[in-house]
Amino acid sequence: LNIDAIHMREINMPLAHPFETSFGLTTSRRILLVELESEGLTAWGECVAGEHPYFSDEMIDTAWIITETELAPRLLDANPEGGGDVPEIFKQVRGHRMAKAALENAVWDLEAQSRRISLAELLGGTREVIPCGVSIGIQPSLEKLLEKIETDLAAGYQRIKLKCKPGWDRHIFEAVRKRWPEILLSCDANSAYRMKDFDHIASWDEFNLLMIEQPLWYDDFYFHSMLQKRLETAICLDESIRNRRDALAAIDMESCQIINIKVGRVGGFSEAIAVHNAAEERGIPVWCGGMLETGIGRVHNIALSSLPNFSLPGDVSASVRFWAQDIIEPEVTVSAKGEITVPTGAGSGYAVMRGRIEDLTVRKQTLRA
Ligand code: OSB
Ligand code: MG
Repeated sequence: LNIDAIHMREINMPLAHPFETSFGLTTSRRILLVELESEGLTAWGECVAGEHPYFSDEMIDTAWIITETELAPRLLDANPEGGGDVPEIFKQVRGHRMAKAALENAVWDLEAQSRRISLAELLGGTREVIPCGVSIGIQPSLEKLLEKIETDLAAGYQRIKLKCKPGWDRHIFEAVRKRWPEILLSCDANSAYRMKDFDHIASWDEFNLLMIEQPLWYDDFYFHSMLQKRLETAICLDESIRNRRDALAAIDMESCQIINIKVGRVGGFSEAIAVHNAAEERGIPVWCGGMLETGIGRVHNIALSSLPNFSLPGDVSASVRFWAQDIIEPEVTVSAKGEITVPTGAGSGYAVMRGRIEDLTVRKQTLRA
């Protein structure tokens, strides 16, 4: 695949609803999109790095400069046969996994288009539909939270994940369980707790949560394994898992029983598949995480979620939960059973809305071979 040009752009897009986690509040997204041109085909990738280095050490501005000065020039010089060749092309650059993923995923999309198969099939997907859950941010009040849950359950979502932090945990789990004793319910602390909180976290066992996501430090395995020994409830790791070796370490140390795979966090589809396979071989279920993506990232998440070991509902939800209007068509929709149908057409199966993206663009840069 000869890449003729790489177009980088930053778009600014307000979220339909503000999203609050233990690390901060997001009301509007600044997003780096990359577009590859190759022999008459075009393919897009979305970088999931945030506006600030709060979820991980990457942010849109570091991703921009690394893409412009290191990654895009390497990709333009190379001649990858497909997405699987890209990690080798980027190997000299350490870290910057979200920046790498945007370009690598676009190459996989391009490969699927050129071979006239679906991206899901190219990745090794086997599911025709994927089970979907939602992640509900910290709310101004408990009443507001219960309303949100009601709306998402009515829409059919199969699992509710509650963002939590000290002071927004036990009482909300208690209230939600009282109203909905049977639903699949989990929580995500985004590293908001410390060792002094172990007894407190252990007290959540009574709420029968499906999992507790990343309760401790973003870069930790050891203390999560200490905590897991104290819990009935499964720990799920998100931030800590950067690659296949991390997944193996976490599984062997019993730091978690479930893994959240985010394709950006692990550096692209190649490593995401490697994490998926390592977990599958060891009987650890995975699910696909979300990073408030536009449709471009969202459809890549859908393709990844079609792999067999994505057996738990992911944070892959409809466009309308995030955006007044998405930048792809058709928009991503979820059935009344809480499922998204995996597209079978060539490539991602969705079309990018160029005019709308142009309107949202605040900076642009083209690099050519
Ligand atoms: O930890 O899963 C997370 C959003 C931004 C950053 C981190 C996380 C999240 C979410 C939202 O939980 C998931 C989504 O996009 O639906
Ligand atoms: Mg998380």
